[in-house]
Amino acid sequence: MTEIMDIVTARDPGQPEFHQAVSEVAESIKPVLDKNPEYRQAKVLERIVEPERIIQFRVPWVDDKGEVQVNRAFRIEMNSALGPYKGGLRFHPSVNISILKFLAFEQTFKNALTTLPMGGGKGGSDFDPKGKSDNEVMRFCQSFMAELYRHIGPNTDVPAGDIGVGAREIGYLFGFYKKLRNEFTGVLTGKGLNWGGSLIRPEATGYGVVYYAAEMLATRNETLEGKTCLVSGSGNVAQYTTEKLLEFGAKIVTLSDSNGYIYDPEGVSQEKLEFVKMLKNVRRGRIKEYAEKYSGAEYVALESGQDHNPLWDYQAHCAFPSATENEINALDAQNLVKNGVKVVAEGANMPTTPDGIDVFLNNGVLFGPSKAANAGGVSVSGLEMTQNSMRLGWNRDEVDNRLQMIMKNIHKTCLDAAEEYGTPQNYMNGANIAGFVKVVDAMLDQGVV
Ligand code: NDP
Ligand code: 2IT
Repeated sequence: MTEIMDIVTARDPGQPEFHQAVSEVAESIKPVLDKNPEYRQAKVLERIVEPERIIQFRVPWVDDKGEVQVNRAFRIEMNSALGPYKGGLRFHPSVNISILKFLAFEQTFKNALTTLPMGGGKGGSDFDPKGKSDNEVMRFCQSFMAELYRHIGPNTDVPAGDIGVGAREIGYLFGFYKKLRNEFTGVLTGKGLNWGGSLIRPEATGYGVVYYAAEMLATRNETLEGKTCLVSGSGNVAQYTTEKLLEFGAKIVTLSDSNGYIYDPEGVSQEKLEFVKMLKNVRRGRIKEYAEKYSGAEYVALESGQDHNPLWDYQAHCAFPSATENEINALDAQNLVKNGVKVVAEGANMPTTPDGIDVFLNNGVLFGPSKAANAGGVSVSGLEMTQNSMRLGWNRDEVDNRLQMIMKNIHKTCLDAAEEYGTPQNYMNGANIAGFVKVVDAMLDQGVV
């Protein structure tokens, strides 16, 4: 697949994360292109790596000291073959066009796997919400929406949350969109429950990852009951992954943030998890405080420049990377395998490097790639859009049952596609192939647009 990589790297030489995401998909779909020459003829690969539209804009705002701050923001409208652009907004200092293009590219295939009518998009800003007051976050969100509102809409582009964008930010963004457009509509998902949100949306990504892991284990007649699990991150995805793992009888021994991680040999209980939710979502504190409160747990600070992450070096059966991209490298993957890990389900987007994935696949690990395993979040976003269109809200069980059905279906779709193309149990190939075929078939039907 060097041809497409030559094009992508020549056009955008400074976008390593985007190259990484494209390269993985391009490798997986080689046999699909060989079997279907019409895809090559129609230049689907060349088209699918090129965003339909990228919007970049300035976000000026005034901090609490009265000083003017300037951030940079983007919305990548990647692909609308299957529906309105759909995908989260990330507020983090690392945000740049390469990271958002990788996320929008992945989102396109992920959304296809859900079977709901959603295209792919992603956006965000290099704004850092850490240490900012609620008023500062609100002023930033309002300035951000003062530009973004022109480009989005319930049938055009429907953003949601991602790193640094949760219920608080979605509230401020929605409020300002409504004011500017004079329209109360489902333009964002992850909304509050009493103003158009869906039950289970906050939980959906984490719950979905665990449903996916349970499906993978079921292929070996196993369950999560009694399994020791490593979880990274302590935000939305990590919290609800932990919650569902607890419900399934597993033991969770790690959580982390960007400064370090905690190891709790007794396991994170529901009570300790409630403390983490309060700590991270309300007090906006650091995971270090977990070890200060619970004496059985130790805190390990992460140093920059380490060749591996010690969080991945404990005895465990399952790993749930739920923080950020490239948090498991080849050495981490080797440590996980050495310590008995048999299941890796990616809650974060692209948390494993390509050579890390090779280690998992070569060692028979059940590896659930992010675009399949974490699709539960955007699935319930899709269900939120459905409920908004009907002007009706489903109850918890209704949404959770649909989420479970969708995750089961994605698991089977990946398994079947992997089998059909001669790489049984390779969920990465299966997810890439099934997602790709669905998107490009729609592109072919719609002509050269
Ligand atoms: P949150 O902002 O709620 O939490 C992010 C967590 O990851 C925090 O604990 C944060 O630590 C940690 N983290 C962020 N960046 C880094 C970094 N560079 N190095 C180490 N740790 C880091 O975000 P989410 O839980 O929503 O997102 C986590 C991952 O899941 C992301 O990859 C996201 O794209 C993906 N995802 C999210 C979905 C959703 O619905 N929210 C859906 C599907 C995937 P700190 O507090 O120090 O920043
Ligand atoms: O990566 C993701 O799937 C998300 N951040 C959720 C996107 C969404 O539109 O709910």
